[in-house]
Amino acid sequence: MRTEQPKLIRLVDYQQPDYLIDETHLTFELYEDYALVHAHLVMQRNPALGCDLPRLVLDGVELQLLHLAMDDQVLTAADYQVDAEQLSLQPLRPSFTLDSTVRIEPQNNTALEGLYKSGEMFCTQCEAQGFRKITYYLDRPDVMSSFTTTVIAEKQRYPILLSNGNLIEEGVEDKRHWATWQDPHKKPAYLFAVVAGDLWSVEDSFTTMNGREVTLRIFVEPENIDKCQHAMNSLKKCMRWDEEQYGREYDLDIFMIVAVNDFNMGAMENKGLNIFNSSCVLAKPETSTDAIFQRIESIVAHEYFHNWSGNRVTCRDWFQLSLKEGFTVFRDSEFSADMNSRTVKRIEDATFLRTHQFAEDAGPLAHPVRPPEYMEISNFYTWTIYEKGAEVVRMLHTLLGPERFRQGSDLYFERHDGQAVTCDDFVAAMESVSGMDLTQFKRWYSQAGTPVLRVTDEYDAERQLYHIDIAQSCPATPGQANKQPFVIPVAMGLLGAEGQALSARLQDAEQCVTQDNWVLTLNQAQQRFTFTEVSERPLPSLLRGFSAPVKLHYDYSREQLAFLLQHDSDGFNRWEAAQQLAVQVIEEVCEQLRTHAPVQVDGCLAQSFAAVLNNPHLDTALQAEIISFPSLAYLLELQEQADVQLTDKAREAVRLYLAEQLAEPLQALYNRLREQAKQTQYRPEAEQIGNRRLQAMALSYLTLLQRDDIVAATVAQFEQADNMTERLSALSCLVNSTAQSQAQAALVQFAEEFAHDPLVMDQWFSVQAASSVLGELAHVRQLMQHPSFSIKNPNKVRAVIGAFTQHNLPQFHAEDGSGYVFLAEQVAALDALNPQMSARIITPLTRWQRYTPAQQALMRAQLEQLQALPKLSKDLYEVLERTLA
Ligand code: B3K
Ligand code: ZN
Repeated sequence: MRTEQPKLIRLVDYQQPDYLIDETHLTFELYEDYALVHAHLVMQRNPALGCDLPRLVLDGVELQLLHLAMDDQVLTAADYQVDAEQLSLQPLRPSFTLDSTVRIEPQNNTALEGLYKSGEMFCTQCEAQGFRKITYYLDRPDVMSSFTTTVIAEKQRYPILLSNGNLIEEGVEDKRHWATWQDPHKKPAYLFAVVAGDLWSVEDSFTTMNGREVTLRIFVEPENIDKCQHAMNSLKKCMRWDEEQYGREYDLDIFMIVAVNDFNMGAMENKGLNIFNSSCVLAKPETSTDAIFQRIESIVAHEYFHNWSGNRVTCRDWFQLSLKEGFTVFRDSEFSADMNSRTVKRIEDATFLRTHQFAEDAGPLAHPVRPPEYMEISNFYTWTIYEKGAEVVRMLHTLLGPERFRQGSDLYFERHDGQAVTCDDFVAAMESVSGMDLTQFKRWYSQAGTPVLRVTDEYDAERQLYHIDIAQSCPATPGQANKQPFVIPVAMGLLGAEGQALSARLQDAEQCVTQDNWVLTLNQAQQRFTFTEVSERPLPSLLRGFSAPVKLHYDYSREQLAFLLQHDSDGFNRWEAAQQLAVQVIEEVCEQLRTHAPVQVDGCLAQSFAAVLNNPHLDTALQAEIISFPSLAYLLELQEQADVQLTDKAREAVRLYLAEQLAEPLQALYNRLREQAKQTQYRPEAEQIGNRRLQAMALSYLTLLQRDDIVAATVAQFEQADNMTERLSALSCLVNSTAQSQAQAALVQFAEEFAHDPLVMDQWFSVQAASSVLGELAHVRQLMQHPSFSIKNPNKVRAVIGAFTQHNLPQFHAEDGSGYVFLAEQVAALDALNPQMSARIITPLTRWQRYTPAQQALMRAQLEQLQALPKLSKDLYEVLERTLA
């Protein structure tokens, strides 16, 4: 907790470490009410910095120092200085050893950072700065050391003792036993991990491209042993993929994953010993939805890919976080695209980015992909660092082309293996292989905000010329009033009157992918691109595949959008046309509601959707995406000032209209897909997933019709389906319908059936909290009294508080401000327990400037009250300070 105002840490102040740690030898003695950590560090003055001997300053937080010795000389209090965050002392020789013993209390660690207990097991989370809660250390990523770790604990309670690397020794002494692990690869402390518990494991093996056998083991609590297979399959797939696509081979004899229930985020890439939130690793068809199966595949891959992009080559300092996260998200999303539908994956990523990252980039917490300063680095594990960072890497991939990008990544790994480096080093490798000057491109790392492109065009029939004019601008963000132009790749094509791809010649072409698919490279505020030999007036298909994280405006008519939706050869842009069409139609209804005019929904959307549903050439996954409606959150993000209730009403009106217009084809589709599902054995594979998603989409429209036969079919699906995907989609339809007695019965039945399974209960919680029908605040408060709820468990916090505040916008933004009061209360309660969670769960309040003046005042009042609390964590302090600045 804060004692004084936290300091700002600045990138420009970066300095190399004064001392290095060559070897780290740790011994953990684990007991029920405390743990002892003995550290033996082999250290030296950083040879790059000279021969003087400055004071050695070690990081350490919430540690009780019991013993300290330098070169075997025991030190007394007069020999060192210690405060709440640091221990400092004076080395006498350039090379020396340092021994320390500290006492910590993992059982009382509710922040879930450092060494803590999740249920009965001990585990760790060290990124970014959790290691300093384990022992005194140089807790920074550019200090890389070899680690040898001994864990000692009671044998019966903790039969499994794990750490990074290879097991080199183990033994038993009385009721206690011990295991020693050695990691041959030097690593920063943030990649350190320890686990002790009563765990079962599934084992498999993988033969690497050079023929080495790697043991793969997933450790879980005994009751979850039947939920590991999908993660294991995903692991083997991504190991092979990384060899084939990036030439990267695994480098230890064993790779372990441990599932824990209490975890602040998804998972952690500790060297050879990944620790996972159980929600991101455990699955079986009866308890887990398709979305969960897919999330597991991508997170297993993400953590595995970090072994190269993050561990072998790590970050010099935390300002470079996106160096490993952006690149690794890009890698995992390409992997998922290869394993599933590439177009659908791109749609999902773009939707996510535009809903969440664009909002972040437009608010008070906006920051560049490489932030220049922070108070608490935990606050910077953001959509910008991850998702926008991945888009930056994707743009490099687009600009260089796949082959040169691969050469660049090879060079990056080769140059920097074993080093802690910067985003500049990554870009420099791309420059070296391509000969391109990427200086201007690097503005993506330093300028925050979402660029806006305004596109106009002109056709000169006589000379067969077609001009595209693009103006780019970028709104001001905190601390950055004026922006310089970005380098922006705009992939595009031209469609003729019959929907055919037009070929043409792009003058001064930067890059021409094929005859009818171009990448325009913008690098100025205003630019003209001219095509020659254009035989007819074309309709442009712009920003294909969402080739840059920007907002693009081109004045399409509804007819043109419907045309693109039908004919564009780019799947992403077909979907995008449907989105834009839906946005236009909903906005029109918003305006009718605002002016109290009669509501009239334009029929163009229903016609287009009907054509999509009847199109045998579209796969079901893409059909589902196209008819899936823009979310309320996305619609609000597009508005100058967000009007939640009105937009929700308009959106629902359009959905109902579509359901009425399309009732027949939707019903036929639903019946067909449901019958097909009954005949098919469930597998979490792309084609089936697409079918189930379309089935769920059809059912959610049909639910709006309030017909008894549809309610009956939904209840039947809920009761009879053999997989959680269909059961949960049915439950969600019931909960969000007027059939509340059936909904209640289903909820009761579900809770009885799954009371013992916390991950399924998370879904039970969130389907209610996110429902604008059921999830009134009073009901949400009631959910928090349920025996399965605990505010100490981050998954439960996300399932109830997160679902309510982020997915139940009409209730959260209730006009009396009760939703805001509720969130502020929860933030205050959480801050005393788990600052990373409080600083994250507050996000919806940080967007206060987006809403009406009355809402702004209510939200601000809650933020100010929080700011006035006598004790605030550094995490929450920083968020509040920036939000209210
Ligand atoms: N690197 C971790 C995130 C750690 C977050 C610490 N607050 C997971 C990941 O991105 O793979
Ligand atoms: Zn990551």
